[in-house]
This record gives sequence, structure tokens and C-alpha cells, in this order.
Amino acid sequence: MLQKKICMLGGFAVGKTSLVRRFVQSIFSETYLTTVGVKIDKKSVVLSDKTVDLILWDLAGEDDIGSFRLSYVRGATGLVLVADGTRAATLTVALTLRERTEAEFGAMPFVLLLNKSDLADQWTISDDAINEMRQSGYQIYLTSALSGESVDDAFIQLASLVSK
Ligand SMILES: Nc1nc2c(ncn2[C@@H]2O[C@H](COP(=O)(O)OP(=O)(O)OP(=O)(O)O)[C@@H](O)[C@H]2O)c(=O)[nH]1
Ligand SMILES: [Mg+2]
Repeated sequence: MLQKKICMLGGFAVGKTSLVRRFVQSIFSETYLTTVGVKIDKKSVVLSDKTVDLILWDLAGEDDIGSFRLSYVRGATGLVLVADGTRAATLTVALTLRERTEAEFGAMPFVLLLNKSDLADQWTISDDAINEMRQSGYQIYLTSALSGESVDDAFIQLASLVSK
């Protein structure tokens, strides 16, 4: 059986736990309960030629990059980077966390989720910035854990990247 460890990385309250809950259980809650340490979930994804079990490590958000528990990422084969589209600064946090994991464990496949797309009127990340990142090869999804928009697409794309 194909099992792949995936880490959810991003700043505080960007929606990592909500995205996992949406993907695994198809539910959403407005209530914010910050993650302490790590919570692990599992979901099987059926691809055209194989089934892959994603073991999702939902890590506590860290805006203070210095205190991020890098050791949780050991053994991971892919990353879900999450930023909150209503707080552009969280994009820098997500990208910096990825750089730190690359320095420690080497490069691995990732997708970048700009979450809370339902809050369009509060959006702070420009289309230009998004297009620029896409042109440099980033696989970017505008997601909403609330509506479910693009959530499955993003996880399925990562499943296919890590099981190549
Ligand atoms: N409107 C909206 N709210 C969201 C979305 N995703 C998450 N939230 C809300 O944002 C808050 C934080 O969500 P969490 O999923 O707990 O965020 P997190 O990244 O796991 O936070 P930490 O565990 O503290 O790092 C909660 O109140 C969620 O209901 C979304 O797509 N849209
Ligand atoms: Mg959380």
C-alpha cells in the first residue's frame, strides 16, 4: 500500500486544520481552536492508476519562524503550504517555512493554497503576485475551507505529485 506523509505548513490561523477537516470529513466550523503540537489524519485518494493513503500532519501554525518545530517534517514526502489570502504577510510565512524544510530535508513536492477565497472583499494578495508565482512554477490553488472551493483539487494534485 502506498502511504505518504504530508505536512500542512503555514502561519497562525490561516486555515490548515479547517482545510484538512473539509477534505477528510467534508465539514467546516467557524470556531477557532488553535492546534497544539500536531494532529494526524488519514485519507485515501484514488488516482487514475493507483490509490494513495495521505497521512496528513496538521502542524500548529507559527508566525515566529524561529520556533517552528522542524522535526515534525522528518519523513514527509510532500507539503501543503497554506496562506490566508486576507493577510498577505502569511504568504511570506508559508514560503519561508518551505525554505527551512528544504534546507533541512531537501526539496519535496508542494502545493500552495491561498485560503479563505470566500472572503473576496478582504483579499490582500494581488492577481499579479499570484501570476508571477505561477510563472515561476508554483502550483497555486485559491481555496475555501468554508465553501470547499478547490480543496479536493489541491490535495489530489499533491497526491499525484508525491506518488509519481
Ligand atoms: N471564511 C473562512 N474562514 C476560514 C477558512 N478557513 C479557516 N477559516 C477560519 O479561520 C480560523 C482559523 O482556522 P484553523 O483551521 O483553525 O487555522 P489553523 O491554520 O489550523 O490555525 P493554527 O492551528 O492555530 O495554526 C477559524 O475560525 C476558521 O473557521 C475559510 O476558507 N474561509
Ligand atoms: Mg490548526
